[in-house]
Amino acid sequence: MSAPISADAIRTMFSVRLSEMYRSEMPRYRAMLELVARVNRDVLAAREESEDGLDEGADLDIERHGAVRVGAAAELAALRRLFAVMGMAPVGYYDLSVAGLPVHSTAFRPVGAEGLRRCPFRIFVSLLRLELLGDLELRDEVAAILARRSILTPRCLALLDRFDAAGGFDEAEARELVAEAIETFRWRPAATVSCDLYRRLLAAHPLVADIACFRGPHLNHLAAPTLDIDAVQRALTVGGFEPKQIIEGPPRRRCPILLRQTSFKALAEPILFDAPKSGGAMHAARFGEVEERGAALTVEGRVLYDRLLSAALANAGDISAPSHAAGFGLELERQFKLFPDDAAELWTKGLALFRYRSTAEGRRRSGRLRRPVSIESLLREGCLSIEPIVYEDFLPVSAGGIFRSNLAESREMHKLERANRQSFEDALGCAVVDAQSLHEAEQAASLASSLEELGLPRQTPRRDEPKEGSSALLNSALRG
Ligand code: OOG
Ligand code: NI
Repeated sequence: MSAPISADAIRTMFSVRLSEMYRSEMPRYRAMLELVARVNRDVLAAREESEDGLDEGADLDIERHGAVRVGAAAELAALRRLFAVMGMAPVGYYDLSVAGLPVHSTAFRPVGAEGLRRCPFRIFVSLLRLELLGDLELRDEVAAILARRSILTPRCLALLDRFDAAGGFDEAEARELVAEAIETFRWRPAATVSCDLYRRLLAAHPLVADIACFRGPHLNHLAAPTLDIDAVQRALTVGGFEPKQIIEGPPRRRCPILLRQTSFKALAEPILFDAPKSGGAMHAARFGEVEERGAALTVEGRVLYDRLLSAALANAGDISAPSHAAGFGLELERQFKLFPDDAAELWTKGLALFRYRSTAEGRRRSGRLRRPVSIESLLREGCLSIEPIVYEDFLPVSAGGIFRSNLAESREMHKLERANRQSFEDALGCAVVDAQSLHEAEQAASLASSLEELGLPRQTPRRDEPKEGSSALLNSALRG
C-alpha cells in the first residue's frame, strides 16, 4: 500500500461517482439539479450575506444524501461494513411504522462536524420488516429470494477484507472499491422474479416489490441542498416536474429549523422479465429530492416541534384527500406560530442548539472578566458570539411523507406493530449512534473551548428569566 487515503476522501469520491451515475441514468434528475443550482445562484446574488439564515458554508454542488432499501439483516450488515470505509457510521433510528411503512431505518454519516464539512454526503438506509407481511407464504418466498442474492460484488467483498487486514487503503484501492460499490447501487431493469410474483409483491406492498425483485438495493434518490426550498418548489411546479404537494417539515420561517424536503415523483420505468410474454410491468421507485437544513433543536425544542406537527396533522384531516395539501399548509403555519422565530429567543428559551465562539473583544479582556459571569452576560457584552448548529439528521414523519409520495400507489399497512430498535441493531451488528447527543456535544465542546479562550471556568448556559429587551441585546451576539 502506498500513501494512505482518508475516509473523507473516499466518501467524496463515492458521492461524486454516485451522482454521475444517477445523473446519467436519470435525465430528469440532471434537469432538477440544474434548476436547483439556478435557484441557489439567485439566492446568493440576492443576499450577499444572510441575516438569519444558516450559512452552510459547504459546497452546494455536493448532494447531501442518497437513499437505498435492503431486505435482510445480512444486507444491512454488509452496507455497514462498506460505509465504514467511507467514514460513515449509523446515526439515529427511524421507526417508519409511525408513517404506516413496513421498514425501519438509519442514516450512515460522518459523526463529526469536521467530516461533514469535508464531505456532507450521507446515506439513508431502510431495512424491510418482513414480519409485517400478513401473507406467511409470501413472506417465506421473499425471504428465500433475498437469501439467494449477495448485494456486494465478490471483488468488493475481497477489497473489504483487504481493508480490514491492512487497516486502510491507498488511492488506487479506494478507486477500485468505489467503482465496485457503485455497481451495488446501479439500477438494473431486469427483475429476478417472474412478472406474476412481482405483481403479487406489489399488491402486498410496493416497498416489498421494490426491495425484493431486483438484483440489489438500487439508489432510489439523491437530495440536493438548496438555500430556498420554497423557490425550488415553485420552479419545479412551473417546470412540469410534478413535485410532491407538500414540503415536508416545518413551514417557512425567518430562522430555519431542522429540515425541509421536497421531491419530484418517482418515474415509472419498464421492468424486464425473463418471460417477455408475461404482460410486463412498470416500476416507480426512483426520484429526485431537494433539502434545506436549519437549526438543530434541544430536546425541549424537538418536543415542541413534534407536538405542533402532530396537531397540524390531526387538524388537517384525511391526508390522502386531494384538497388536503392547501389546508394542511395553512394549519401548519397556524400551529407553528407557537414556535419562536427569532434566534435570540430560541436561545433564551433553550429551544435550539448553538455553536459558541469567543470574540476578539472577549479574548482581549481574557483574564480580566469578572467572575462569576453568566453566559448570557458574556453574550450581551460581546465576549461570546453564537450561531445555530445545523441539523444533520432526518425526521421520521417527513421521511414517511417522502416514501409515500414516491410509491407506485400509497397503501398504508394498517396495524403495524411498533418498531423494534433492538432487532434493527441486531441486524446492523452494532448500536446506532444517538443523533441528539452528537448535536449537543458539539454545542458543549464549542462553549467549553470558548470559555477557555476567555480564561473562564466551564459552565452550562443558565437562562435567566427573559428580560425586557433581552432578545434585541442578544441578537447582536448572533453571527451573520
Ligand atoms: C427514503 C426516504 C427517506 C428522507 O430524505 O427523509 C429520505 C426512501 O425513500 O428510501 O430519504
Ligand atoms: Ni431523502
